[in-house]
Amino acid sequence: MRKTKLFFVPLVLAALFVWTGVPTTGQAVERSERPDRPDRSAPAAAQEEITLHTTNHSSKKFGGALCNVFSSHPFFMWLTPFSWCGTPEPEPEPEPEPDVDHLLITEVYYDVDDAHGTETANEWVEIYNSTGADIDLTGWTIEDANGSADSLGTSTIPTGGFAIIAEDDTTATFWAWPAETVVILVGATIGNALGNAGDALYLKNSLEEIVDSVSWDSSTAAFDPSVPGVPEGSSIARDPLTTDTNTAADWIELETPNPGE
Ligand SMILES: [Ca+2]
Ligand SMILES: [Ca+2]
Ligand SMILES: [Ca+2]
Ligand SMILES: [Ca+2]
Repeated sequence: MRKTKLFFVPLVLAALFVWTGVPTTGQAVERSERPDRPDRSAPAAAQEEITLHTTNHSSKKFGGALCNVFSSHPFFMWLTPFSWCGTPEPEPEPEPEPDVDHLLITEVYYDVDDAHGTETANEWVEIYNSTGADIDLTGWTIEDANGSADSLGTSTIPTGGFAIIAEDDTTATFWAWPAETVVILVGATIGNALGNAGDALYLKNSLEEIVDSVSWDSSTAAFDPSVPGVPEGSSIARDPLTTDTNTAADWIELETPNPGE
């Protein structure tokens, strides 16, 4: 009689095991275990999620099917992080965020020293294309705090490329910028010239929208506080090159300006 009672113990335990393992409403067990039967009503991103989950699940070290049963069972799933199911594959690294998606003013040489020409003819502005596409500058302008705008011609800045905006080609004789630098000569002062005590620059696209801007020293036209003024011969430069918070924090002084890089 005692043996008969004991005979039922494993049966009861087995029944309890099965009962507690039955999925309830809301558990996506079938979808996650059946990649051959994707839910066609699900959006593409959700389908990808399902596939990814299944791949990670089946990659566990201990024989796939048995491990899947135990790791999804309420009685045993708490054991799986450190037991025989092994370590799931790490989640893939997220794609890096694209760099700033617009052209940037990255350096301004507004206070010319004797070693690099004369005021105001040899002032220059550097712009950088951090986007993933070449940009045609047709219709674009650069404008200063005085509201004087200069056309940027019809040049194209390749992705990852720099351009130097200057009055004329004498500026190139004072600097050794990389050969691939796009040079844009505006034929006159940039704006009404770049003020040594403060000024601003606005880069505008062909729709006359401001794409980027900076102001320095006494001018808070672009943002306040402005980038602190620098001594003659230094430039102000964006650092890091592809950070744009529209604040002075994006900018540093360069005692050795580096046009085109
Ligand atoms: Ca100047
Ligand atoms: Ca000016
Ligand atoms: Ca900006
Ligand atoms: Ca530079």
